[in-house]
Amino acid sequence: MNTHYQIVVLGAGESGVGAALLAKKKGISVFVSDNNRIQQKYIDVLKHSEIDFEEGGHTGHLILSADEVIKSPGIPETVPIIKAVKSKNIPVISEIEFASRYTSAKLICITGSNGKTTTTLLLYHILKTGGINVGIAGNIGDSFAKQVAENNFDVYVLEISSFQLDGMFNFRANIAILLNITPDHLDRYDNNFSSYVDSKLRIIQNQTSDDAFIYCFDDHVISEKLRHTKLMAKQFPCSQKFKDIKQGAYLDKNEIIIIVDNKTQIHMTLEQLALQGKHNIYNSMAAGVTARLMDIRKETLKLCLSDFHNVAHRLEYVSSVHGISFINDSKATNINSTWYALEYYDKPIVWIAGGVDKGNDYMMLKELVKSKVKAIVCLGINNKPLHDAFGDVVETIIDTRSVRQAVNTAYEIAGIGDVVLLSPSCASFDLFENYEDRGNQFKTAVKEL
Ligand code: UMA
Ligand code: ADP
Repeated sequence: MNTHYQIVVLGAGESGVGAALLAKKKGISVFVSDNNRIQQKYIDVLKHSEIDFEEGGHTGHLILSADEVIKSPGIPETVPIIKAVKSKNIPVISEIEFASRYTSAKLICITGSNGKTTTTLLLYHILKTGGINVGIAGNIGDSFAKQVAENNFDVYVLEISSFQLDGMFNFRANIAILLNITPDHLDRYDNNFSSYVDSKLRIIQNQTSDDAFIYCFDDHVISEKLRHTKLMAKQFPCSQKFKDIKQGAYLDKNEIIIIVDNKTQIHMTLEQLALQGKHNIYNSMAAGVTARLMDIRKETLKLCLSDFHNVAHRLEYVSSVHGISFINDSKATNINSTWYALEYYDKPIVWIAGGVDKGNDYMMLKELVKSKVKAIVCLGINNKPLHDAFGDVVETIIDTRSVRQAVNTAYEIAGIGDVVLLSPSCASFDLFENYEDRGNQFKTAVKEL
């Protein structure tokens, strides 16, 4: 690439600053523009690396002279500066696409509406324990670009969001994992589910017959889409419903079976798996198949699938107070993740839900709520959708405005043996900084009971 090539990075958060660092390291002229105030830690990095930047606004003429724009994933396609860039036919890519140009590491990419972080961390744990020089990046931790600039890993496990996929064009995943596709982030896709599905399918674009594709065979959206998609990679379906799987993973009674070649099969009982719940069986299957494709020894894989510590805020057991169990599932920000949470427990549930609704269709939860939920404690500014959806099947629905109030209310309603489950189905930005803040406040309030 010639040195006059000018890159503009939009957004000076984790991905933007990482992309700028990599561009600088590669001798490419780069300018960073952020619409708001940039966090001090990122300003320090930009200054230290002598990277030009602006904050508090996007200056049109500086940006529109770029040969290529790297857009941070949080910036919607619809903001005026992106429209202007596109109208000048300047290519807009993601930081992941950019970084992939500068590494020859093997790329294992995980996407899906739910389970990305859990599966990414599980797989990383397995590969690292198996002795692989592996990095973890994407929609988690330090940006991929920063790591490509500063590290030298042989393999990356990349958690990839749909926002990142939207800016990926030539990127090729050596191993692609598609966990599931259910409605989420529809506000970013014109409320068009099919656009969101197309975004997720970009995970397999550019794959060749040397690559592998691992996916959930039981997911109707995925299977329908794959019927009309030409697949180049070797396929490894995972299923809890079908046993006729030659390569991939399936469930037989109480055991998961992982096969990637005809010689070795790995059997593990569900009790042996560290991650419990139906949804996590898929996550363990996907990570297990990938590990075998990466030649991880059978014993190492079995050990890691059984000793992995689940990630905080995902069906996290907090404590038991006077026989009532408190569970923090704050990361359940859409309907499907809450469905699995409600499905998992076979005790009466006091369900704490609500927040910023991204266009939820609560009907999907109605049967489960009717059979399992004893009371709903709403924790959000606008709780009307919850009242409308469940008013006819749950007698007690109470509005609260703070976690402490919600926890105290749930504690009063619950009886011995019940479960108090925070699984909001919604984003957290009405009352909290983020889902971690919501989960941490929940844990603190439970400990204060
Ligand atoms: N900004 C502009 N112009 C705009 C709008 C925003 O300049 O018009 C600026 C903001 O002022 C801010 C910067 O853009 O300084 C933020 O960009 P960003 O929101 O893309 O955040 P990053 O810090 O770059 O983090 C992103 C991902 N964030 C999002 O997708 C929202 C991180 O995923 C990811 O880990 C990181 O890149 C590293 O690659 C987080 C996330 O919340 C975990 N992801 C969503 C999710 O999991 O649901 C998809
Ligand atoms: P993501 O990174 O895709 O948001 P996480 O692993 O952080 O996924 O989990 C988010 C929520 O989804 C949690 O409530 C978790 O219990 C639930 N979850 C995890 N794996 C799955 C899955 N395979 N299917 C549905 N829900 C899942």
